[in-house]
Amino acid sequence: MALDPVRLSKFLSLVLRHQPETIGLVLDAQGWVAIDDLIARAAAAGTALSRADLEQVVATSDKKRFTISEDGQRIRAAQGHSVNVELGLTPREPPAVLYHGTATRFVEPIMAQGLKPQSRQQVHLSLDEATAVNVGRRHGKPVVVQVDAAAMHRAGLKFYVADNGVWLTDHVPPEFLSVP
Ligand code: HQG
Repeated sequence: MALDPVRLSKFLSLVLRHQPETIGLVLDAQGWVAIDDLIARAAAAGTALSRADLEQVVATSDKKRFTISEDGQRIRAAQGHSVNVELGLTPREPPAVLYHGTATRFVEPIMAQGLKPQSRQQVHLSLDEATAVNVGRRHGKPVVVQVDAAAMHRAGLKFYVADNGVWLTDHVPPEFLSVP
């Protein structure tokens, strides 16, 4: 493999979530690209990768960040985009409680404004507290904010599950949030 799996995963995050234009790639409305096109454009930009490399990253990525389409022709990031994509997910009834990991310095603005997607398309929520702690640690001293998903659902706010099991919603108003 030309790139180690972590570097390949970071490269794919860059071009499938954030800056496809850096290698001249164009995502379709649902975030998909043709695998052949990705391989050709990556090679032209100096990153040699094969279909086998992609399949290995899709299969082994710890968070299952990337999905290959059923026909095997296309690939997309499961979630986490900053570019505008419509993942085409169906709203789902959430579990009673979901968790959001963040850094302690963000708690005050979060409790004032709610959870906002910031640079991404949607707010990311975790099923369990341990996962949320790890998400929060990426930003600093971690803290887990609890989301009353059942109450949001009753209020008509929508939830989605990404291909990789991450729960997504557009915004969590402060009244549905609590901190320990
Ligand atoms: C915070 C990783 C101030 C929010 C992870 C977070 C996840 C606010 C930061 C996925 C705020 C955004 C997403 C408000 C939210 N005021 N701060 N009103 N509302 N924030 O990285 O959820 O490795 O865009 O708490 O595992 O940390 O990339 O989102 O701290 O699944 O595959 O603004 O990214 O996955 O940070 O992480 P991010 P996130 P990957």
